[in-house]
Amino acid sequence: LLQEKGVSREILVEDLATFLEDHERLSKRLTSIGKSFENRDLWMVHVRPNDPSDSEEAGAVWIEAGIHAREWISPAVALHILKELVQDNGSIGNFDVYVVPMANPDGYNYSFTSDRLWRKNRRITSQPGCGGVDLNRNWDFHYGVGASENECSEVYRGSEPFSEPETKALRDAMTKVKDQLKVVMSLHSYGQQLLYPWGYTKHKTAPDTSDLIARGKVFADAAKSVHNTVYKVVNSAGDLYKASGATDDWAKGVLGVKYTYTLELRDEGMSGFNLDPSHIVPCSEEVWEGLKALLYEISKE
Ligand code: 0X9
Ligand code: ZN
Repeated sequence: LLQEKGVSREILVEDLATFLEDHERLSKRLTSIGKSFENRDLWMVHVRPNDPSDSEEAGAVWIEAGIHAREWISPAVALHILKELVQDNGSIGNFDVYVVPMANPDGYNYSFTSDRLWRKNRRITSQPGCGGVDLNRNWDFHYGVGASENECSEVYRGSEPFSEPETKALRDAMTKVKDQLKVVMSLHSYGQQLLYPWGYTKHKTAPDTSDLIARGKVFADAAKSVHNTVYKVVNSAGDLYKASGATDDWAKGVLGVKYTYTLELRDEGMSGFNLDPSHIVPCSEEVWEGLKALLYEISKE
């Protein structure tokens, strides 16, 4: 289906429900966790492990994609992960998997219809021509540091923490399952980096940093083994840039999830956001292998 349709916006904005209904096992677990600013559903898929008897022990992984509109490879990879989970009966160990394949459907749609490089959501702000909030600056953990209060900025943080319906919905859905969550993975592009917290400061080391790095390298090694793509495991604020209000920091700092990452997918910058669709399948394959290896490693803890 992915190969047929590529990153077609129809899959995500209009037909995701239909796609999932085709898959008995998933359709029962498809829920809308809320509505976007423009009233589109925010879909979440819950995939149960094959052998649910042990599921409580294994815990759960949360995968969020598409929070930044123009990063089209992100929802595509999330859908591929869902496809693997459905078609291969492929539970990942005994993990419950929660996937939000499209966290910013309004922005995503806009990046098809009007502005290919749109990043934020589609909130109407007080300044005409300066709409949108950066949903990855709107979470309430050290809110404001390294994010803008200017509505016209690409990294506008919003009027207050969780001012946006999209981040509120994600927050509430994650909070409901927080005791189960072992891993939170936020899919972005580009750069081929697996970022670990903190993102809000370079002056503090996050708890469990050595485990975050060690397990991150398990991901990177497994991912590299598929198509020889290198993902660097690096600190968010120290090695990329300081930015607060993102999903990863909040999940770790507030929910207390041990392993939270932001994965910057292909490429390294040659095509950037305008990645050729031929990357969708190989990129998805390497991420899937990386994810399985990471979860296998964590399941042994
Ligand atoms: O700036 C971001 O939101 C992410 N990079 S992107 O190019 N996809 O926009 C990185 C977020 C890393 N995490 C934190 N800073 N907490
Ligand atoms: Zn992003």
